[in-house]
Amino acid sequence: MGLLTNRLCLVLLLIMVVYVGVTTTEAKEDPELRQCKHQCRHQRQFDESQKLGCERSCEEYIEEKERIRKWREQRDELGRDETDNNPYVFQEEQFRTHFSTQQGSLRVLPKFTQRSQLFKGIQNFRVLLFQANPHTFILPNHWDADAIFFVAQGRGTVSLVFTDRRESFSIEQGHVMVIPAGVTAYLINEDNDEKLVLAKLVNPVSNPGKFVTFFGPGGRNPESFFNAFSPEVLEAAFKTSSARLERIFSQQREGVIIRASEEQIRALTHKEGSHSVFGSKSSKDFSPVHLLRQRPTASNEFGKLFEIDISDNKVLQDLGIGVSFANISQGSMNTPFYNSRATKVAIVLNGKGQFEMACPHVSKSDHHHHQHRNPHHDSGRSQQGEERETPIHYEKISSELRPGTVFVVPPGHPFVTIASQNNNLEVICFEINAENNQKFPLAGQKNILRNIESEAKELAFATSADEVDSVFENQDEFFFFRGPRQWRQRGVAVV
Ligand SMILES: *[C@@H]1O[C@H](CO)[C@@H](O)[C@H](O)[C@H]1NC(C)=O
Ligand SMILES: [Cu+2]
Repeated sequence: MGLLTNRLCLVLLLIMVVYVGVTTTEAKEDPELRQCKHQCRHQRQFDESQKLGCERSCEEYIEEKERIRKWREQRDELGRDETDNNPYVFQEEQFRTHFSTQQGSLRVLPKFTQRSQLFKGIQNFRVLLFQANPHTFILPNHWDADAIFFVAQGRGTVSLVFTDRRESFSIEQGHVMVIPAGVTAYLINEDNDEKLVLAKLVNPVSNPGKFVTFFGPGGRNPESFFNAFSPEVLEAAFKTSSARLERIFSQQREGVIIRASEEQIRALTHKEGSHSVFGSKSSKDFSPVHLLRQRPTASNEFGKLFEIDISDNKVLQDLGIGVSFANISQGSMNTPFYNSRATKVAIVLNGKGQFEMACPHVSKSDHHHHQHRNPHHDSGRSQQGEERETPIHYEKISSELRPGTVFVVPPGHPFVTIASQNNNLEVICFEINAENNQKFPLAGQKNILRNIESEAKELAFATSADEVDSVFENQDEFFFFRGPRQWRQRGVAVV
């Protein structure tokens, strides 16, 4: 509508307001358009060219209306769901199969930036779910990515192979372990009944957001990378006939995860203690950390929070990744809080619940792309190119949580999770950029609002400090609270 002069605009607007609802019987032309044009012709103060201009504006107005109508129609056809306005939550169905055999599978969540450009800061990370049946062996392989995993279920043995040694570790539910890029690793699920389930965060070292698995030991399935080399090259490298090489690199056809016999399992896992080193000692300690045996950093009847202090763990510190586990009692919630520097990638392992977050980045009107609404970003500019101050608005991002749900919480964003009435909600969180990260609670003990001076509170809330304190000093639990339904059911009058 840039063609319009202000005066034309005003006149047009008057026409629209005054004559809406007046109908005409004449053919095809949109009645509203006809009416609009008709009024243009009857503006006495207009000369001929102004009348034409007015009619053109009528057409543009109707075209724009039509365009919006079509866009709405299209959007409704595509079906709008929770995720339309909420790029932060992924449900389990969105995992894709990376590989899968009768004995287990590795599933991977699509790249974050495929969902939204808001994830540029974590575009190099991928989330994976691995599971293997009882009595299985996962063939030795290496990745072009650092991987950090949490054992969500079961137990097993992991072996890491270096040039001078091999290190084998027992793992069980609650352990966190890192497999560095390029290090060949193999895995056994030695349990008789239980699946081994791992939740992984992967950080590729070369191709952002993309990783590949390399199998040396193998054959046709999984294919060994040795098969890519010319027979004469392999003959020379191994000083062996190509017939022998052909035999050894062609027999495996059962895939990445295969069943192993009792004896093989026993031989591969029969270790004194939980850690055995074959060869010389390591400089870095890759031993798994038992997250659930740490002293909880928050614990009451409403929940428990376990965290790894990465300043104590060189391997995690180098990756800059923190890990925490929240076990929220049924019907309870965690305090609203935000992380100062870390982006939280959380995976629901057990239970159901609810997630809510305040986000200034998305709004109900941003249907097709998620844009900053911040005034210092481009979308805050008006058509004339001058800075338009868009008042900051925080959209409520909310979602159901169930096993397999992944949600992302960027730094600075306040959020809560609430467990359903029937089950504890168990969530494993990987915190990207965790170095020097702090959690800032917004309610209960250590609530940062309690540390604001009275005068500052009065100025900020435009009311008395006493009134402010009567709100922010009521909750006396730390980190985990009675949830919304339990609170209401207590029937206690809110002061
Ligand atoms: C979570 O807490 C419940 C209740 O205390 C407990 O039974 C359950 O084992 C805990 N989950 C984990 C993984 O520790
Ligand atoms: Cu946001």
